[in-house]
Amino acid sequence: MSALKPMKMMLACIVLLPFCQAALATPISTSDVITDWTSDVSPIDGQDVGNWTISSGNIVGTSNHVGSLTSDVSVNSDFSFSVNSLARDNDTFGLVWGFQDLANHYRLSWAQDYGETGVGSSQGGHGVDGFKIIKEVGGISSVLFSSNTEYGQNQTYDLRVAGTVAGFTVEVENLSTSTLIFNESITDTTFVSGSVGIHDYFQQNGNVWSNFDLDTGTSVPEPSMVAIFASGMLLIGMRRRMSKPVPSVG
Ligand SMILES: [Ca+2]
Repeated sequence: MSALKPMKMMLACIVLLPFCQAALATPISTSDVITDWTSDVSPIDGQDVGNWTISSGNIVGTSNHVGSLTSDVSVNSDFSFSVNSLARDNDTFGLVWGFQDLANHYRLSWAQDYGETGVGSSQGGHGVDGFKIIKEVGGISSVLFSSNTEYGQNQTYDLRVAGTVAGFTVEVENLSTSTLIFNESITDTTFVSGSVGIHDYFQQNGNVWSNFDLDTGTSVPEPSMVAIFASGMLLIGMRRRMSKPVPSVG
């Protein structure tokens, strides 16, 4: 075997690495989400109404639903998470990420009426509410971004959040009209890792949640990739040792 072969393998690994990492973006079935993720109270105020359940392959809620569902894995700083949500009521729904616990995380809360009170320009109840990106630290909420733009009932939205070097970006697209509504880059590194998830807040029967997709990020190389690099190095080392000219005797 030529000494070039291990080198070629190494180069192939380096060239292919981005594709190996991109392959980590994995759709998660709603049945796995229901089974493996943690069902808990609302990250907004700890209220709890109804349950998460599966209906026609999608995740919905029961009753005038209030609650959260957070991932069983912690993601790295360059993660991405997306999920589709059909709005079925006029209250609040959204995402969580960088989630340490109910008192420490980022979340997006989007409301028509009865939005989050005490943070941002709108104050809940009937009237203008809208879209808020909130940081919760030690149970204290602060607004990182706020807009009065409300969602439309019976519209389906793609909610996306992705880690960046400086913080994260949040994108919201109305899939019913193919319109990008929000594309917000936020500079904040309070929580650079943590779980991700979804939440409903008094949405009757819950929103209809589907198409979960989670890339856990690439900050830490996968053990399998480390093993490939290590074996490549080992092969090169062995090859070099074997190629050394045998010292002539006498
Ligand atoms: Ca309601």
